[in-house]
Amino acid sequence: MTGSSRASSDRRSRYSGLSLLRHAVSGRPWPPAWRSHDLRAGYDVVIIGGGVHGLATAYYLARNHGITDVAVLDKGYLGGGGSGRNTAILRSNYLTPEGVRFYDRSLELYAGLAADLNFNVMFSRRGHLTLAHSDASLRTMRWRAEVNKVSGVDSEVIDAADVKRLVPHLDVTAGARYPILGGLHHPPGGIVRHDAVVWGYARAADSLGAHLHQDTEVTGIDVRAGRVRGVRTTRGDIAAPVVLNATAGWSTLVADLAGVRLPVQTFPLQAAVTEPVKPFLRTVVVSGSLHVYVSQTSRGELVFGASVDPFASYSTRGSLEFTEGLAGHVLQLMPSLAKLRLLRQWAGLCDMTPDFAPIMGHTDVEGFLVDVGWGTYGFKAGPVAGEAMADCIAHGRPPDLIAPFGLQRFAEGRLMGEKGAAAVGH
Ligand code: PYC
Repeated sequence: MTGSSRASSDRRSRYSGLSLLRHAVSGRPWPPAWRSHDLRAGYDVVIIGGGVHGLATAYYLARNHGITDVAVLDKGYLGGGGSGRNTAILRSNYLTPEGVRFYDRSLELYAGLAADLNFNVMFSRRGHLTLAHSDASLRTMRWRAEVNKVSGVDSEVIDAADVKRLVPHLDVTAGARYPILGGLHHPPGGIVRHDAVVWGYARAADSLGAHLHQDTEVTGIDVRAGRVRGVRTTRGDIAAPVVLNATAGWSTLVADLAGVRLPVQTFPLQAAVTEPVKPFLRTVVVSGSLHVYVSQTSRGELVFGASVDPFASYSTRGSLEFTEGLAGHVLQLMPSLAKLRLLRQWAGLCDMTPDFAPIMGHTDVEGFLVDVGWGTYGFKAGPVAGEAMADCIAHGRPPDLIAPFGLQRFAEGRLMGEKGAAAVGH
């Protein structure tokens, strides 16, 4: 860390009861959570994408490896892409052992994040329940539960009576259109406040010396003799020996700038939130057959999501078809919600890979790395992806945890097969 960034990080206020009191008594304003900087002509590392993945990578580069000459570039505002558009569900009940290990490390980091970042990210471990409406889904759930248990992750298949005990508002009668036969219960799952995760990482990365550049779109990536040399942006050129593509939604377009092709197609994923009501739903509930998941935030709103739209697109607009379909499916699960009003709806972009697993690590262009292809799993992977990509950049090779997710697996025919762990069918 340079002297000037050390000095500036020491001036930052630690968030605590005492500093709250000091600011209240003195009337002194809080410093901004992160600063603006002029663009430098060069950085050791340029990260494209100011979402949770890019910011977490910048943070762990500084904290774990002492690499602080880092720029994070975002074409809009920090957390304005997938990090601000997801439904903030956390879980590690995946289907492949590689996926379970990876997402479980993320859950572990999420659990300690508030203390680590000195920022209340409102992590709430409240259990995650995937409903089975058919024998086929019960079979996949048993498989998932066994893979989870072997990896030390708490998951078990429960019957309809236990489902009702966990979530009394669910209709578990045999007369339901899609009767509930049981479910996969994953007690470590939960939710978190997604904006706070972005702000916490941004503040911490800034205080350790990273430069966070908003409204800075990358328009070109300079590659010569098979090696990345830097990026061109709407605010000027930056020389850099390492460039990481940590974008979601635009990952193929950014990779194209470096001449790297990705096996990714982009689809919108819509979500919606209701007016707040008294707390009644502790567990996160998912129904693959009804294409819906729901959780209740600490403020009382119900957050709903569905499967990705059925056509590839970069649109982030909500649609009436989505709200109609969602409302019908939610009421089949919980008829007592009929009077609840939706407050708003939105969409994010999901970069789907053929095997529903991410693409992480080096590419054929030396110095150009990717952390992309997150499909509908990106937000829950943010901390571990940042930690692993920082390790990959610092040591020049992927750590074991992400070795299975390399881009070369598609050429080598070693696909991962994580589709069965998707929250809802795609
Ligand atoms: O995989 O749990 C999940 C999920 C929820 C919303 C989008 N993906």
